[in-house]
Amino acid sequence: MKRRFLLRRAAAAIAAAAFPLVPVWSGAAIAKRREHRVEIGDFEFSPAALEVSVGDTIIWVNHDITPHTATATDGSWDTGELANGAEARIAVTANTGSDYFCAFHPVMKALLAISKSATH
Ligand SMILES: [Cu+2]
Repeated sequence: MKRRFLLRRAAAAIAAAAFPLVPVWSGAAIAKRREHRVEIGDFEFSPAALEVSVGDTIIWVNHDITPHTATATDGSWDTGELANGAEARIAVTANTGSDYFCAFHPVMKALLAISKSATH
C-alpha cells in the first residue's frame, strides 16, 4: 500500500518534469501565432528588421554585458532595462507601434513591420 503510493508520487513527479507547463491553445487563428526572437549583441538588434503579425510574440534577449532596452519609437511599448542574459517578451497587438530603439543607446535602432491580419 505504502509502496504503491510512493510509486504513484514518483510517477507524477516524473510526468511533471517531462511535461512542463505547455500552454494549451485552441482555434485555428491562435495556432498561427508565432514567436520571433531578437538577439541583442555588440550594440545591435538582430535581426535589424522584423515582420510580425498581430497575435505574435517578440522576444528580446540581451547578450551584451551592457544593459539595453527595446523601446517603441512611438512609446507604445517598452521592454524596460534588459541586463546581461535577460529576456523580455511583447505580445503584438493591433496597437503595437512599429520601429524601436534602445533607450540607453539611441543609435541602436531596428525596424518592425506589423501585419494587421494573420497571413502566415
Ligand atoms: Cu542599448
